[in-house]
Amino acid sequence: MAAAAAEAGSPAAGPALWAEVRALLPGAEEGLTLALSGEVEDCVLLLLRRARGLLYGAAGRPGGEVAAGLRRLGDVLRDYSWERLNAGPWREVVKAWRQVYAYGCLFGALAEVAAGRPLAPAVRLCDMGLLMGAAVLDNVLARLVRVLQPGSPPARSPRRARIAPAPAPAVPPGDALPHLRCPSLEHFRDNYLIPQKPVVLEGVMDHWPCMKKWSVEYFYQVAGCRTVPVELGARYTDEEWSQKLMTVSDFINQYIVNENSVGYLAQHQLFDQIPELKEDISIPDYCCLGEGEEDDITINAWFGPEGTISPLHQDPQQNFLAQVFGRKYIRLYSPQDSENLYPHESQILHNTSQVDVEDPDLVKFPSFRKAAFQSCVLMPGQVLFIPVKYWHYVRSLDTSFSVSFWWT
Ligand SMILES: O=C(O)CCC(=O)C(=O)O
Repeated sequence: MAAAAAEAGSPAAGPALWAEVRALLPGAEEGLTLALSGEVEDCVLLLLRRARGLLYGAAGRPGGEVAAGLRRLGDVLRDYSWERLNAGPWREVVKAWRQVYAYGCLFGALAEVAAGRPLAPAVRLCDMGLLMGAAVLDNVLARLVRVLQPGSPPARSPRRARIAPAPAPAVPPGDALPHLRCPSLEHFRDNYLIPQKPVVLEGVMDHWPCMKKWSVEYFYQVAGCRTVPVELGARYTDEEWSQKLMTVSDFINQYIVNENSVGYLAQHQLFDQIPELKEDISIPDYCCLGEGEEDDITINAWFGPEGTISPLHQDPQQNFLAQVFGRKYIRLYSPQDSENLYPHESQILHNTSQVDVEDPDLVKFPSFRKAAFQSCVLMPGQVLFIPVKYWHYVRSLDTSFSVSFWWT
């Protein structure tokens, strides 16, 4: 019902848009090579070629019958490859099947535009291809979605005004993380990176455009119609925690504006999926002190309402957690305290503590009281350096957006 309403409200594709979309594809049929990075069944190649033939057989905007054919072929290619994408662990999925899925999404989205239908389903197909597929034709789906994305978002419900900001937990001076203003590279390297000590950096992100531009309303405007994965539930260790794909506008309406329950847009792919957002942030200069390449830095987005919790866990890379808006209460424990933190025994959660940090069960986890911690309330404009494997617990005190950079 909601999807149908969103579709009905979404602008439809006209002939001018078709010309713009068509310009993103190679001029001649041979240019669209359908090259895959591995083998797939011959029948799949046949379907891919048939879709390409339909696309290039039509002079100008394809008519209704051709668009319907392209749509059907897109459906079959997606259904067929979807089975392969979900047959086993994600890391074992063969890239060629992800490319077939991306082609299925491309042909499906093109069919929607060719038929002059509302744009929301075409945008969703591009996002599905970007999230689950592998790049084809010089990342055509990213370029296509930029052209399709409608300019004005659907109306949103009014924002509920908060009477007073949520109180922040006390940070006793003895436990407080040190704060530094724009240290030199050498100072940061010698006093924090090499000894692996956490620190809050100030003045480092003041000039990033996101500090002036980003707000809930801004995301609604630039990304409202985009489909993204969302985590539902206060913390990922809860039984009832789940993940769902939804549009950014639905996420904002349901979890930020109406605060129905806790949902977290904790996304490792957001900046690849919506590259415009990447232009508003910068990789902190201190990352050049690492041994890795800049291209290997993973940039994550963390957008959610007050009350989202990332349970105490550790990651295998250095981290700069940059706070764009809202506040976050953060506690850090050294890797040397790991045995007092009771990591889960299962392989999948072995990097996560079983202890509820702010309400620990000291009968079940008696050594937790021996673990020393440092804490802070991370404020907009501050960047927290979390060394490799340092345990971190994060609770948002407001509607909050943070960006983290994992680097080596
Ligand atoms: O901000 C959060 O909720 C979690 C951040 C985090 O765990 C990370 O950047 O590794």
